[in-house]
Amino acid sequence: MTVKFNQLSNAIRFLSIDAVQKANSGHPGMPMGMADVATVLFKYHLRFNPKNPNWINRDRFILSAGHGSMLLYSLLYLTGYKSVSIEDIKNFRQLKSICAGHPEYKKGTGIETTTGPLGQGLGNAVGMAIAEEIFRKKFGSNIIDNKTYVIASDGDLMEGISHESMSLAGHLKLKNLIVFFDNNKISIDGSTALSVSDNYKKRFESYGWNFLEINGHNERQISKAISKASKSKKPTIISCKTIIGFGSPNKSGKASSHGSPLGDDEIALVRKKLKWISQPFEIPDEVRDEWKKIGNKGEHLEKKWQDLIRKKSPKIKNELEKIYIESDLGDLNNLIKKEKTKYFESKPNLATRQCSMSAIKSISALLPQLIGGSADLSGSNNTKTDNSKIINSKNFNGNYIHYGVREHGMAAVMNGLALYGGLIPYGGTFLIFSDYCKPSIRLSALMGLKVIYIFSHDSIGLGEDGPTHQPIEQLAGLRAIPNLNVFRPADINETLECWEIALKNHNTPSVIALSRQKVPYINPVNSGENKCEKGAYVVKITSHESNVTIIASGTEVELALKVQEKLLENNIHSKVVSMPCIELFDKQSKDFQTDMIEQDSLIITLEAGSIMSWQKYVKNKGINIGIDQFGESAPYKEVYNHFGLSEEKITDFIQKKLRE
Ligand SMILES: Cc1ncc(C[n+]2csc(CCOP(=O)(O)OP(=O)(O)O)c2C)c(N)n1
Repeated sequence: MTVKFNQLSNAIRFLSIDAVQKANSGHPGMPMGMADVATVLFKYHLRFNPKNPNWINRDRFILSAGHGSMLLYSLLYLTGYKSVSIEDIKNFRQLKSICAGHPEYKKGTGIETTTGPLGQGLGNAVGMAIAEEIFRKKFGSNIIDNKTYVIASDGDLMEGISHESMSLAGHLKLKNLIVFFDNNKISIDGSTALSVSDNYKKRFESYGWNFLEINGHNERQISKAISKASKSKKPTIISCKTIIGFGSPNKSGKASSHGSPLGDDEIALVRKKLKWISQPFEIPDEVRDEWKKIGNKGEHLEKKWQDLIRKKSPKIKNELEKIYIESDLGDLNNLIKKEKTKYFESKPNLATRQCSMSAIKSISALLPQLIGGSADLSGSNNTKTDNSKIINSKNFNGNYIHYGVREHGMAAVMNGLALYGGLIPYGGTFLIFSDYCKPSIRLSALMGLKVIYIFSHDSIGLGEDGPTHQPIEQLAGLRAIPNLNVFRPADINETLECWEIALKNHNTPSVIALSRQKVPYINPVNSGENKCEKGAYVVKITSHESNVTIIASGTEVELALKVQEKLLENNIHSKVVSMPCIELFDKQSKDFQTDMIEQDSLIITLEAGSIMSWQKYVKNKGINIGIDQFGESAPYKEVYNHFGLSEEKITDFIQKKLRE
């Protein structure tokens, strides 16, 4: 018995509406509307192997409109991924189910990225498409030639991040990127006419994209458009005119189908209209078999690819495995040790952004997988080095991306580069503009991706650019994100160590906050160990009888050492602790922590920013010294003085406290 096309797409529709109904929450409209497009894509075009979701050359499928998650779970289940069973679908949106409310990235499951915050998936897809270009250039187009397909909704395209990332994709001519726009003209508040009147054709053509328009319920039109897009030299967006909630007699075409269960009565009417007689979560045998056949095609595709590699050369195979599977860091340990020894001898005074550039220069010579970039601040962030080779639309044989003034896009693209596999992205902007990257930083952390954010100009120390550019609350905000290491190194030794930790941390992204102004070399001994690994260490103690502990980060470690000298002139002994990473310090044993921060000493914390991150370390008489108001435009030393961050003022303050 031949299975009709709409029986295949109806299987998606009913799994979706029944799961949403059972969970009593979720979004049925989008999967019902896009089921036809997804079916054509999976049936005729997408190269994937459910038996090996990690196949390197698989086409990537990104559901940017993450609220329609049941579309993705249905496809994974129907095509035979082990990760999603019918039980999981019955447990949609329940604790521990892989079928979470919005898709949550898990390697090897077919869920390629976490989506839900609209627009992010589009940015990730651009990163994946860039990664594919990089590897295609490296290994040849018969080894790497996968495509990146995205389903994006009205909301995705309304978000600002879509402009940043689509514009970059056009500029780089990412021809293997194909976006399906679910043009159903409905969002939560009702018709999109309430809020948007963009001419999408003109918009995307101005970016340098192909723009195709089709009926998203017509099998032939969908397939033809994909074939056309596949042959293009530019990225393509296929605007699919669809009906949200397709098949629902009373709710299709309406916002009411977007984000709540259809209800039992309406579902019964959909069954009648679409002539679907199966019970919830049951798929007719012939339909299930046809979907399995679609999934099974991938095994053959992958085998052919594996054979090709075997024939080509075992060297390529080894190299691919080294890059993708082992995340090989070569002899990073030795390199960092050598660099540390070199600088221990010369003890340079450098801004930590310059320190980071030295680190990048040496590390990038060792690690070709390091892909840098900056949102138009390369010279200020010191992200570009003599080893940086620029990637452009004509040549992807490089390791540096000029992201343009697109911080949010850059961060989402970096997530995509990391998700593709085999690459370690780092990218820079000013710390103040971490706010522009925030939603994507949060997703790096949620997904556990090795992405390294280089944020320079990390305090009022940037001086004359003034309060618009001087970060105050940014470090505290970043530190509030779970699973994100925020490093603020104090000298070149710490900068090298923080880079080393960031590179070795496989499931935690890092922020490295760096100074514009110069700082002295403070590292007291050149030990083989990585002192920043525990988050904090003692820089200098004037006597073991000391009764003052000053904990500082970054540029304020220098200030702490000056205060220490002044205290000593007054016969007050103290200990200076550098704490470049609060998150790592908080993970150490209680013994280590109390060793660093002895509770019977007067504890002072010192950072030129919000005190919020530091309050937990100060008990009784202790003091948090920081800045809890906006900065000032002036030469940086004057700004420090203005906010009481001078050795004289702090020393006086401490003496007063000791007398209390
Ligand atoms: C950044 C972000 N803002 C807001 C939301 C909340 N939200 C979820 S879906 C949606 C809009 C839905 O409209 P559309 O994108 O057209 O999806 P459809 O109704 O077609 O399913 C909104 C505002 C979100 N998920 N992400």
